[in-house]
Amino acid sequence: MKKTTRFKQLLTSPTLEFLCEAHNGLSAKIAEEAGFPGIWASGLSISAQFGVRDSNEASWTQVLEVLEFMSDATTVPILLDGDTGYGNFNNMRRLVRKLEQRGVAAVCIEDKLFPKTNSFVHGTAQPLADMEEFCGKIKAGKDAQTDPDFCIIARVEAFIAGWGLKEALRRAEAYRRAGADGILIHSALSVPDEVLAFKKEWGDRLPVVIVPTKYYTTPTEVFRQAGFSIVIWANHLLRSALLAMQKTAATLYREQNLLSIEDRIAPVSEVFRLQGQEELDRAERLYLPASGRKVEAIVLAAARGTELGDLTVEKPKTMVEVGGQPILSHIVDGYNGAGIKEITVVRGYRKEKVDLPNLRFVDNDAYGETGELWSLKLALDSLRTLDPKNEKEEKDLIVSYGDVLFRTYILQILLDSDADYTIVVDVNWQESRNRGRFADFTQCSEPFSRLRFGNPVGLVRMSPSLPLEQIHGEWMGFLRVRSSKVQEFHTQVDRLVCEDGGKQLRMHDLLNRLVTEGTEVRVLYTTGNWMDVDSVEDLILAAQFV
Ligand code: SPV
Ligand code: MG
Repeated sequence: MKKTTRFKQLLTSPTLEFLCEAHNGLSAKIAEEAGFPGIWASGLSISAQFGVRDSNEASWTQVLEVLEFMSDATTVPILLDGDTGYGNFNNMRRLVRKLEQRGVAAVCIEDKLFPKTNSFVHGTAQPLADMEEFCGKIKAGKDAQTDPDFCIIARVEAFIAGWGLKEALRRAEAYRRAGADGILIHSALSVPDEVLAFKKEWGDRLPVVIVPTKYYTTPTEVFRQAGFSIVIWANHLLRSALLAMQKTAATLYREQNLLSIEDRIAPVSEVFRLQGQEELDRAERLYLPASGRKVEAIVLAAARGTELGDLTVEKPKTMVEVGGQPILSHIVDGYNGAGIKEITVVRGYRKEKVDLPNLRFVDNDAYGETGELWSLKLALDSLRTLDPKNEKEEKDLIVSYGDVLFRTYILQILLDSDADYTIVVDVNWQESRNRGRFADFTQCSEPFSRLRFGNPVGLVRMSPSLPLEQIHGEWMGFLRVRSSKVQEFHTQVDRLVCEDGGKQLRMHDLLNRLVTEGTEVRVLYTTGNWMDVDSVEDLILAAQFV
C-alpha cells in the first residue's frame, strides 16, 4: 500500500491512532520498530537536532533532506510538521510537490506567520495568519498534489494565540472548506479543556489531530472517548535522547574512562543493525568483484623446528628472527599487503612465545604427536565456532605455513584463480632435490615446459618421494579454497583425521585425497618469490629475502 493511502486510512479510521515523533533516519526507524503506524516529522525536533531554534532557522530544503533520510529508512507514512508552509501559496505548492517526490505522505501547516515561533514560546503573543490567505495556501497545496491520497492537515493556532473557541471553530471551518483533509487543534494548557471543547462543537466535520505535550496527564481514554483521530507524541524521542546524551557526556568527562557507561549504552552492533549493515554485507557478496571478497588465512606454525637447534629451544621456528623480526611477522606483513587481516595461527611448541598482535590463535597442544592436518582441523573448528552462522562460507580460505616466507604476489595470483582449490607450484624444484631437503614434489597434468597459455593445470600427485621423472615442480605450501567450498573442505579434513593414523597426516595427504576423489586442485606455476626456512643456512638466505 502507498504511504499516502496508509496515512489517509489512519486519519479517517474510527479508532484512535498514534504517531511518534522522529527527527532523522535513525529515530524514524526506531519509531517504526516500536510499532507506530506513522511518524510525525516534528519541526521542533528537526531544528533542535540541527542545534538551531524552531523559528525557520533551518531552511525548508534542509528539512527536506532530513525527510528523505527518514522516508528511506522506514516503510510507515510520515506526516511533516510543515510549519507555515515556508512562505506563501507558491512556496506551499512547491513544498507539496517535493514532499510527494520524497515519499512523504502528508503535511501539516499552521496558521501563523513566517518565520514561525514554537507554540510553547512567548505565551499567547503569537500573530496568526490572515484566514483567507491561509485558505489560499491550503487550496494551492491541494491543487499541487498529484497523488489523490496525499493529505494536508490544517493546524489551528487560535488557542495558542489566546483567541477563544469561536475563532478556532471559525478558522477550522474555513480550512475545511478550502480543502483540508484534517484539523490539528493545538493547545498549550496543562488540561485538555480547549481541545475537548473544540471537538465537542466541531463534531466529525473532519478528523481531528491533537498534540498532548502540555496536557500529558490526561488519560488516553479521554481522547478516545472524545473521538479524536490521531494523537501525536510530538518530541519525546528527541527529549529522551537528549537526556541520555547529557548523562553520558558528563560521565565520560568526569571519569575519563568508558567503564561505567559501556553497559548502559547501545552496543555498536545495534547501531549496525539499525543502519542495515547486514543487507550491505549480502549485497557486497553479490556484487563486488573477487578482489573485494573476504579472505581468511590459517598459518600452521605448531612445530618447533628442531633443525634450527638452539635457536628453537626457547621459541618455535615461526618466532625466530629474520632481518630483525620474527618469521611470523614477515608472514603477517605479506598477508596484510594483500589486504588479508583475518589470520589464525595454529601454535604448539612454546605457544606462549607466539604473541604477535592482531592475530587469532588456536593451540595444538598435541603438536608433538600430530601432523599438520590435525592443526588445520583445530583451526577450521575454531573458525566455525567463531562464525556459527557459517558466513565463513562467504570467505575464501588460504592455508600456509609458519616457516614459509613469500612475496604478496603469491597471494595475489592465488586470489585471482577461478578454481575451487588452488595451489602454487615452483618450477625450480631441482635445487631442493639436489640438496636433498624435504620438499612436497608435485606431479601435474601438464609440465610447465609443455604448457599452452590458458590451459588449466591440475595436481596429479604430491609427495616428498616422487620419482624424478614424475616431478614437475615443488609445492610452495599455499592452498586457497574458494568460499563456496570451505565447508566441504572442512568436512573432508574432519573425515581424514578420523581415519587410522589420520592425526599424523600432512597437508600433501589431504591434497592427494582430494585429487583421488576427483576434485580438481588447480596448479599455478611460478618461480621463486618464496622460501622455506628449514636450516640455519636458510636463515641467512631468508635475511636477504626479506
Ligand atoms: C513540533 O513538534 O514541532 C510541533 C508541535 O509543532 S509543538 O512543538 O507542540 O508545537
Ligand atoms: Mg512544529
